Amino acid sequence: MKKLSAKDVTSEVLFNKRRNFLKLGAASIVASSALVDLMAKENLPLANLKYLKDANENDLKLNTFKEITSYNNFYEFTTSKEKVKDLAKDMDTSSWKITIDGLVKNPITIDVQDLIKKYALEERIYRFRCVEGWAMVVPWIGFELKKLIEDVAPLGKAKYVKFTTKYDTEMFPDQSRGVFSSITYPYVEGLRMDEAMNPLTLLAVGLYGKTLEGQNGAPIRLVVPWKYGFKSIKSIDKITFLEEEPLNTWQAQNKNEYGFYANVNPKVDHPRWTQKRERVLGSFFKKKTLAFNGYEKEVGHMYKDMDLTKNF
Ligand SMILES: Nc1nc2c(c(=O)[nH]1)N[C@H]1C(S)=C(S)[C@@H](COP(=O)(O)O)O[C@H]1N2
Ligand SMILES: [Mo]
Repeated sequence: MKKLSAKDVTSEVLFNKRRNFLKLGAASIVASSALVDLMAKENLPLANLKYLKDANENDLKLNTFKEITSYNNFYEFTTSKEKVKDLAKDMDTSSWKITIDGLVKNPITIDVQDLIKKYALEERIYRFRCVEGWAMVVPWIGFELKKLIEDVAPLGKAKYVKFTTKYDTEMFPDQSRGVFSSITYPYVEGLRMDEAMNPLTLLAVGLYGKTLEGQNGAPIRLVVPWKYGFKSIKSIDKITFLEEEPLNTWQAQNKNEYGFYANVNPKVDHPRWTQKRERVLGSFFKKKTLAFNGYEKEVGHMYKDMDLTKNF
């Protein structure tokens, strides 16, 4: 067995301090200089959101702020995961408005800052699994999409919810590449109404206590933890209620490889690679992929009568 070095001991101490610090929650943020030093060393951001803490009942081990903010898929900037953060650095999301329309009684266009004031924020510590085979655990901050849906009051005809990322070629360099880009813009995603209403489905506005960084989909993005990451659309500009299933971006790109449902499923391989295992960022070994990414109890009932090998 390897002897612990001074460095190992230090990081262990910092890890425990961070755990304790996180337990305090955002309400008790005090600018003690020791804490600020600690946070800088650990690359923790200065929290600026008030929210209810997640008890983390499954005792999931969080990925670091640095890991979550420096390895990203956000094609509007680039397909290089390591480069997104630099390109997204100057993304100006102030006075960002979001429109909710389509088959609803109360359509609305509202500033994201006002949305944040309207709905009490809570932390949700979720597993997150990209279709490419990497995974992480993220302490998101947001509110249930369900609350917003109840307020806009969908009509009986509304069966699906479509989400659209902002189209702005000044903000997102890859959007000006047109047909030369690998996907078409604006990025679109969709959920069935019951999926959108599921209590796990989150509209996230922050992580690690702080408003979202550009690379993670500022100022507001969807988080659907039992589905592959591409369903969790970033930087949303519009939410539309529809009668018909919307065509999501990745399905349009290649319907044999990416479906509408995209539920995490170790039994259905991607045509070009296995989905049986995944690599959690920061760990060397792969682990087994969990059905519905570990949320079968909460969401499995919605797919009981479906053939998940066809509806992948
Ligand atoms: N608008 C938009 N949303 C997007 C993407 C994208 O390229 N554009 N990539 C998706 C994919 S494939 C994944 S895995 C997650 C990655 O989220 P993260 O960078 O915050 O980890 O965002 C999803 N949402
Ligand atoms: Mo992904």
